[in-house]
Amino acid sequence: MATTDDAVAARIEELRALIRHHDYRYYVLDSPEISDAEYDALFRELEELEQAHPELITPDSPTQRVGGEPLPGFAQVRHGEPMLSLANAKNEEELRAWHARVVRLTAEAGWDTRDLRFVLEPKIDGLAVSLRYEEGRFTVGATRGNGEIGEDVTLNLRTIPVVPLAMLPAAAPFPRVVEVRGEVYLPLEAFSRLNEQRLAAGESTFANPRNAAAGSLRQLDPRVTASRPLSVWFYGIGLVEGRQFATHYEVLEWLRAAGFRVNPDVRRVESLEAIVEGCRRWQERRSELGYDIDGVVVKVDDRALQAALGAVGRDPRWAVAYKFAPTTAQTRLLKIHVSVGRTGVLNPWAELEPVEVGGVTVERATLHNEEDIRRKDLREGDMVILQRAGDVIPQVVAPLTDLRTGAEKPFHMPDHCPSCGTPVVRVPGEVAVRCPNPDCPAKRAEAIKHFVSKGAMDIEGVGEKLVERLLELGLIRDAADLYRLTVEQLAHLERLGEKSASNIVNAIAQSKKRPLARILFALGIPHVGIENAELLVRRFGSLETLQKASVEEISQTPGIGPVIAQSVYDYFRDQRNLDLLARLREAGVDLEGPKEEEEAAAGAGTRPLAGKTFVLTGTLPTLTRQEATDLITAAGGRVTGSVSAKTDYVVVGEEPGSKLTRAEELGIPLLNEARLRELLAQGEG
Ligand code: JCF
Repeated sequence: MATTDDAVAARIEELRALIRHHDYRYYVLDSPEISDAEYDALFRELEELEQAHPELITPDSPTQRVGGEPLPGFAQVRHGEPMLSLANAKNEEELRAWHARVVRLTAEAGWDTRDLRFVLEPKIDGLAVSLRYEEGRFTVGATRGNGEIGEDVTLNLRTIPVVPLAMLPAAAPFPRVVEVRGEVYLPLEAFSRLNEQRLAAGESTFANPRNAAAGSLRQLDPRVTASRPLSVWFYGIGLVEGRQFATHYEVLEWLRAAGFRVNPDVRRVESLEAIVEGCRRWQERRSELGYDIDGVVVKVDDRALQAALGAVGRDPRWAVAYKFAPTTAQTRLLKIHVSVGRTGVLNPWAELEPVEVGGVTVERATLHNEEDIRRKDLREGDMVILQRAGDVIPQVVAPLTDLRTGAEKPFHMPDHCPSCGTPVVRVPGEVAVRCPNPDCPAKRAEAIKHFVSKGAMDIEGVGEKLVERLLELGLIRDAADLYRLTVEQLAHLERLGEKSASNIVNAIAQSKKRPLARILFALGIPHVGIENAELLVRRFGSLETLQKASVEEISQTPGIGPVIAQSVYDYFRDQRNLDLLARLREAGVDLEGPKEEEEAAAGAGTRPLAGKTFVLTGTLPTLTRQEATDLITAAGGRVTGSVSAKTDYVVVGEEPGSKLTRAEELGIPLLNEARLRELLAQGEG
């Protein structure tokens, strides 16, 4: 009897250790060793054994994350050591000033300034928490509160999968007590999903991921917290008894070994220039992260020196937050307008009260389509959350429903084209609404703007404004008319002198010799972007052959599916399009087979990276991220943001991020800049 019970107890302990290990692989290292099904089987076995032996259940068992009833209120917790805040550096100058002060104070304290080292970490825009572990077991968790006393959110923290209920054996000997500090946050995707769910349920929306994280953690019912996909980055310790750490970096490495999720991109640097460079790099990567960061935290690494430098009030002198401009803002949605695209799709867009977000003033944003507006429940007059990630177009994320007055107006897609008044059509199965009128002036204008644009015929000097004016004056009606424009006609236009007029006429004439793929793209056939255009040209050689091809033949082109094939086929069955082609040909635009350079490109020639997927990480010696991307793309390759089994190569520069770790785990070939250049050169000559 005793032996079976001993065996059960042993198996239970074994299962708990296994589950902790696999949680660690999954949540901290982002590199699971077993499948979800295998993990579930371990978990279920543990649950069943515990059910049969409830006396063996311990609070640190992985099965014990959620339980119990809602609390009447939060208890107060006094932190063992106060939770500090951080002084801000708003720009590079203030960052340099902070560094200079640290150097001065270090020297004054009698330290050798040559030993100064710093740790750089992203500043997570979430909610600071402190988790107390005694002998390696999680006991009490609290919010920051006023820095001295916070709220007891232990039960809620326990529901977050990345919060270790017990430290891993690798971190032994465990301190008698340690307060582990971290930032609880909601990933951006979870934030949008949560707001959509709340709208659908008639609940109020969260203004930003930070508020959503705070609202999710400060829940009296832990079951609500458990339903929110919160995560945590751990960044340090407070009170610690029974273990010593010489440096902050050592603390972070120990935390990681103990099972805490520590950001893999934390770096230790020495020079001021490396600090500045690191801050710039985080700023660049900001939009790729999947979670909000609002800056970079720079800390003096040596803990004894930290103590010597001390604090001013709550702000330690040994740390600083280099702050970024916020990427979300609130503003008023003044009006929803509808414009007509080149294929006739009606595009709603938002006119906004101008607001600064991510360092630029934004006064309009695309709203995609009617369904998107309805799902987000955006109304004219709403206060809205605006998000601008990196250099991406600003997005209206959600309305602030709490601020509604009742005067807000729901949006309805017009029944008639706002440009020509033709009744619109809804394509069954598509969210888009279209103006079916082939002569719609808005469609014509957009088609010509697309024709002259950079990726298409790239006619310098002919921008959107000029196209609009030429249309208004009746000087052009379609793209082919551009080729008949004269210097005299253009020179008559306001603000266009003889010189620029003749430059424009030249630029238009030069575009007659564009490669066929660009011309095909410039025609604006629905679903035919530059990549598809290249595939079609490679396969069919000339427009004439393509024009004669059946849907089946077109869809046999590698990479071209039936929808695209049908769209191409239909284009050549419309007499108006055939007329345009004839007029372009007449005007001297070269619609015949590929030019010599294209022949070369279509062969094994200048696209040595065709079909290959690349990921960039770290700083390359001579190429910027954009330059490397351009070179790879021009050679036919593709650059993506994250490493997966589909990645062919990872290009690694200095101070690479977690992408390198991931690539190594997946065994993906690594290239440095020199090797990348060799690959690129294979197509030349
Ligand atoms: O990620 C953060 N928000 C963050 C906040 C990171 C840190 O290393 C911090 C912090 C607040 C205070 N360090 C301190 C001392």
